[in-house]
Amino acid sequence: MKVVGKNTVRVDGIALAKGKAVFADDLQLPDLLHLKLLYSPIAHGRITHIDTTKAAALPGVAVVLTHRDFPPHFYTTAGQGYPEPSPRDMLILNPVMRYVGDKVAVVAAETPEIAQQAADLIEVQFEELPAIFDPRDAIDNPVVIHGEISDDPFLYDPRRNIAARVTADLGDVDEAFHNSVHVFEREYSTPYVQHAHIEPHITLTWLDDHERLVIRTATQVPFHVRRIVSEVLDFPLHRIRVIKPRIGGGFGGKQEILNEELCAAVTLKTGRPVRMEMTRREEFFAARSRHPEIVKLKIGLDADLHITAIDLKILENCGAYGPHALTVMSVTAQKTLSLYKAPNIRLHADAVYTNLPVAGAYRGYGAPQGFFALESMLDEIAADLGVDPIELREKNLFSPGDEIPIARILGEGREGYEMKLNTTGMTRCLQRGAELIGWGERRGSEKTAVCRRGVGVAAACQGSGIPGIDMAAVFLKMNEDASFNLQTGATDLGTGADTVLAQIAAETLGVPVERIIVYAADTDLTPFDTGAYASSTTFVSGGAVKKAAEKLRAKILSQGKLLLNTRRAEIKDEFVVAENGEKISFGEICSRSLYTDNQRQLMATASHMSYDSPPPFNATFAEVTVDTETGLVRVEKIVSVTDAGQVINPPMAEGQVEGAIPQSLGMALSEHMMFDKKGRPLVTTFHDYHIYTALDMPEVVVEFIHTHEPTGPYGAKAVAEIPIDGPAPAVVNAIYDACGVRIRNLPVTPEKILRGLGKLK
Ligand code: SMO
Repeated sequence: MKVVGKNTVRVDGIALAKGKAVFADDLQLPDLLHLKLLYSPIAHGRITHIDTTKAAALPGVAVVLTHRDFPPHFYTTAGQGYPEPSPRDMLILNPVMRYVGDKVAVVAAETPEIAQQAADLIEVQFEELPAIFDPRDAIDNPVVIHGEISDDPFLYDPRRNIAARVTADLGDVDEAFHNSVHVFEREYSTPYVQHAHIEPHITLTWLDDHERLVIRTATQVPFHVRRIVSEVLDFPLHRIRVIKPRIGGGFGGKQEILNEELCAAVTLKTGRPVRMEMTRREEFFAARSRHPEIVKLKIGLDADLHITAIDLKILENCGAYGPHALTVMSVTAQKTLSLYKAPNIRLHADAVYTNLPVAGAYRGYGAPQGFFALESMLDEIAADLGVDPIELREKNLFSPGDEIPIARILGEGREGYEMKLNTTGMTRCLQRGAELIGWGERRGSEKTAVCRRGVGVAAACQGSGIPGIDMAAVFLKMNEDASFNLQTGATDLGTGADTVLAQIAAETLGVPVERIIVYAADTDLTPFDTGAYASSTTFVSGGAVKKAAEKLRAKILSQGKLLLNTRRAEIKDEFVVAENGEKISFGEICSRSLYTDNQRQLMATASHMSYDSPPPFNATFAEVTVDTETGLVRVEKIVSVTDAGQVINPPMAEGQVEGAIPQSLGMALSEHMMFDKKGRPLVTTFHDYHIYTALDMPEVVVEFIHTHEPTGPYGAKAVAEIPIDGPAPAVVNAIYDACGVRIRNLPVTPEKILRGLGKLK
């Protein structure tokens, strides 16, 4: 291959490096209004009185809107396929407050400062209600968070505060445990953490010359934005255009319709352009976060240490509303149950409402929570039975040709599809990683010093798009210098997706990547794509690009044959070459077909949907130092080895892994959104919320194991989410190796370590 698997230029690289006006906010709009929200100061309660007179009278204020200005139309902010399998439990603005940060009112003014000042002038009185903060207390609590909704098929049981429930049963779990030689049972939990994308949520809206509503927004899901804004504002879809410019990171936080509907409502009410940018503070309570999960695992093994049964119970805290509630915990189950063969499986997962900020999609989409539990548990089992953790894992892995039964039982919001494993580099990832970390020498080494070193391992799998649901379409047309316009609805978030798609087109058409001109994600100008989530872009959108490019290549060949007046010819280095050696260049073929011979635009479209979602695999190894006097943990080294099939662009794929590692280390050790007893956020700045920075990073070694996935474009699987699953459990397992302390509730803190060492009560 000439382009795939190579380090090509990044199609947006120069513009980004030169600081061109590429992001949502890089646009000067005349007569702009700025939005600010008034947020609920209480965790649960009803508005009994609201007076906006003073706010509206402030000079420079254009409009103040409250719940009285909107019809009570329930919707979900989750940017998912339609119909979204998330509860319709939201209103644009609410008469009922369900968490500190719920939306009371919106102000539009000439400057953000005036808008904020006006928001502070709104007079509100609340009748406060008792609140629920612990997900363990949510089910059958006398406090009911969404009691008024009774007819939403996507809301499992509002009277019991259960947003969603998923169950699955395979084989006979009780019988299997009864016959198992070893049975282990443990409980693990993960905290509220945040995406912390550098670009906050930002949206611009205005009316174009034809009074159509234009939404320029930092989103992962432009087509879902168009659909949901149309639905919730009852405004015709054909009068909405959504433009996705360059994005400064999303990680799932922008798989959400967050402020677009508000900006659009104000533009429609005032006729004026509107801008809303969330502050970092607002990002911490009014945007989305990772669902905290309590995961209970019961695993049985036979005498040969083969897993006989897994019983998985998930309690997912979705916060005050339930976008992605059902699907995130479905993915927790689906992914954790796809790594090891277990003939008997039982799953019970509940997503419950609490009066805390709203969780949503976050890279890994439930899998990091699940693998933290599963991979900690495998380490505990290995320690208890005195076997090598790598050996225990290798014994139980699926092999090529195996069916992964959970995939059929459990889809996302509906049943899944049969999945046969075509390729797996899992064993090779484990073996290569072990070599790179020095597993044999370092694991279980002597521990006497104050600062003790340890190594740990975790394995994981993810998916490549949502089978049977994700769909992408592209449009390709040829120009007379043998360049090609690639129009795609796929949504590059800074991931490099546009470059990957250009590479696939270039490889298929046999031209350099510089000649693929990518225009992405504009609902007027590009075909449909479900968007950037679920590790789908390379696999699903890339599949569409490959199909369209193959079609166009066939058209170039037949046009070339016609112009050469031959029936037999082939494509070679941008020429159509006849059997007799006569040839015609791509450029001439296109030029003549535009102007003189058999006139037509050479172009092709294709759509792609896949019932396959081949799992990428990863083994992560961590080496840590634990200071047994202070309880401080330092990560010394991370080795991450991934099977993503054929890697399309090696440096960008490495970048994906290098970006995922600090996010998972943060969840393991330093990130935690905390709340006081009244549900008020305690952490709203990067000073208090510790993401891993360049200075905190350990030595990182990233490698890929090559496999060729037959269902993916050029053998590719996904790389987006898989590397975020392993670091947290690998670190926790390394801590155990270092000092014998097992932490089952993230984040690891010095207090927890010292308590484990018996040095703190
Ligand atoms: S967490 Mo991603 O936007 O599927």
